[in-house]
Amino acid sequence: MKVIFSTPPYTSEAETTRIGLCIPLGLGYICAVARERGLDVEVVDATLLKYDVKEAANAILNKNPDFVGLGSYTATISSVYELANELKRNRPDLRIVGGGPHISALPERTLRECPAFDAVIIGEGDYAFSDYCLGKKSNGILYRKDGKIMGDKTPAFVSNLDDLPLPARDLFDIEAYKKCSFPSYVKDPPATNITTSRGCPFRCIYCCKIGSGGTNFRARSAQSVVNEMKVLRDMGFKEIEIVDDNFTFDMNRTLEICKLIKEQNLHLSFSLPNGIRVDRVNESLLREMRRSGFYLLNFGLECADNEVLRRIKKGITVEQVEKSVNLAKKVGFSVGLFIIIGLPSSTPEKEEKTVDFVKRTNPDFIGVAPCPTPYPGSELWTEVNDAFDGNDKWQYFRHSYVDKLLYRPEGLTFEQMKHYHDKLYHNFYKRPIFWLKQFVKHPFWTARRMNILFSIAKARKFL
Ligand code: B12
Ligand code: SF4
Repeated sequence: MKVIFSTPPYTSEAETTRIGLCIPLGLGYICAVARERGLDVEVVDATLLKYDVKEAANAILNKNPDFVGLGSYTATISSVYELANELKRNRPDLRIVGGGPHISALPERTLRECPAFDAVIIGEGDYAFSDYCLGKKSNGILYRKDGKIMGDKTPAFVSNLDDLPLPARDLFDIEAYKKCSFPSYVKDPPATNITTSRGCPFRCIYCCKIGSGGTNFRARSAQSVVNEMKVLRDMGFKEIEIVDDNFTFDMNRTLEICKLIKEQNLHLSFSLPNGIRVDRVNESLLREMRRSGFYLLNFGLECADNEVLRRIKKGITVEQVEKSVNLAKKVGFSVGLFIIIGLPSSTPEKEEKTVDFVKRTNPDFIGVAPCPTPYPGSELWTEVNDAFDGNDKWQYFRHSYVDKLLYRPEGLTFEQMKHYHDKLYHNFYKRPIFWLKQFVKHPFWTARRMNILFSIAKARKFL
C-alpha cells in the first residue's frame, strides 16, 4: 500500500515563514509509524521545494499512491484545499486524508468545505493515520460514507511518547534543511528541531490547543530524549532547538535531561525558540541548563499589564516576568520576549506599559505579533468565528502582517495597534547599541540576524 505525504504547496505570501523552515516532525512521526506497520511511505516536500499546487500534484500523482496525507495550519489551509481538489480531479479513486492543527480544530467544516477529502484525523495522527489506511478502528477519524460524515470525534492522543519511533527524518532532504533552520537564532549551525513533550495544561486564550498536543502534558523520558540528541549529533547537527509547548513544565525531568547531556558529553548548543513559561524556571534549573549547553530562551510576556494577562488567562504576572528575565540574564542566557499587540482589554496606556517594560528589562531580542490572530482551536476563535464564516476567508490567515490585522480590542484602533507595533520594533532594533553589543558577542550570528530582520521589515513594508 503506497502512501505519499505532502507538505503544503508554496505560496509567496507566506515567504517569510520559510525563514524558520524546519523538518515537520509531526509528519516525520506519522511516516515512521506507517513504515513500521508495513506501508510504503514517501514524502513530497512541496514547501521546501517551492512547488506550486500543480507541481505538487504532479509530483504526488507520478508516484501513483493509494493514499495521500496532507497536514494543515490555518495559514496553509487554502493551498491545502487547492492541492486536495487538484489531486481528486486527476485521480477520483485516490484516498485523501487531512490532519494537523487547523483540520483538528474544524474537522467537519473541513469535510464540508473541501469535498476532495475522504477522511480527516482529529488530534495526533501518529497511529490514527495508518489505522485508517489499514482499515483499523480508532478514535479521532472522521470519514465519508454514503454521503454522510461518520466516525469517532474524540481526538487521538498518544499516551506513552517513548513508545513512538524517532521521526523518519531520512524521508526529508536533511542537507537542504541544514541550510534553512531558524537562521535568525542559530548560534552553532547547522541546527535542527526536536520535541521532547507534547501538550500544555495552561489555557491562554490565543493558543490553539486541539491538534497541537492538547491540554494533557505528556513527556518523553530523559534517556529517550538524549538518545535522539545523540542521533542528531551523529547526523552532523551542532545545535538543537527544542520546540515543545512547555519544555520546563516538569522541572525535574528538565534537570535529568541536563544531567544526561553532561554525562554523555554531547557538546551541543540548545535553544528554546518557542518559549518557556516564566513560572516554570528557577535559578538552579537555569544554571544547570546553561552548564549543559542551553544558551537562548524566549519568555512569553504578551503584555506588561496584569489585567490583560488575567483576561487572556496567561496565569502569570508582569512581576514574575521581570524576575525571570533578570534571572535568566544573570545566569548568562540570551533572552527573548514574545509580545502581542492588541490583546483583549488592551488600551494605549497598557501598550505603553509594554514599551516601558521592554526598555526597563532590556532583553536580547523581542518578537512582536501585530495582533492576536484568532486561530481555530483557540478560545479567541470562538469569540470571533462568525467573522470568518466561509472558506474564502482562510486566505487572510496566510500571514499576520500589519496590514491584515484579524483582531482588534475595543480599547484600540487599528492605527494605534500599528503604531505600537512599529514603536516597539523601532525603539528596540534601531538602537546602535543593541547591534554593537550583539556584534561583540556573536559577530557571525548577528550579521545573519540583521539580514533576516531586514527581509522581515521589507516584507512588512517598514522599509
Ligand atoms: C515548530 C513550529 C513552527 C515552525 C515549524 C513548523 C514545522 N514545519 O514543523 C515554524 C517557525 C516554521 C512555524 C511557523 C508557523 N506556525 Co507554528 N508551531 C510550531 C510548534 C511550536 C511545534 C510544531 C511541532 O513540531 N509539533 C510537534 C508535532 C509532533 O506535532 P504536530 O506538528 O502538530 O503534528 C501532529 C498533529 O498535528 C497531526 N498532524 C500533523 N500533520 C499531519 C498530517 C496528516 C496527514 C495527519 C493525518 C495528521 C497530521 O499528527 C502529528 C503527530 O502527532 C507548534 C505548536 C505545537 N505544539 O505543535 C506551532 C503551531 C503549529 N504553529 C502555529 C502557527 C500559528 C504558526 C504560524 C502561522 C505563525 C505565524 N504567524 O507566522 C506559522 C505558519 C507557517 C506556515 N506558513 O506554514 C500554530 C498553528 C495554529 C493553527 N490553527 O494553524 C501552532 C499550533 C501554535 C499554537 N499553539 O497556536 N511553526
Ligand atoms: S501559550 Fe504556551 S503556556 Fe499558554 S496555553 Fe499555549 S503553550 Fe501553554
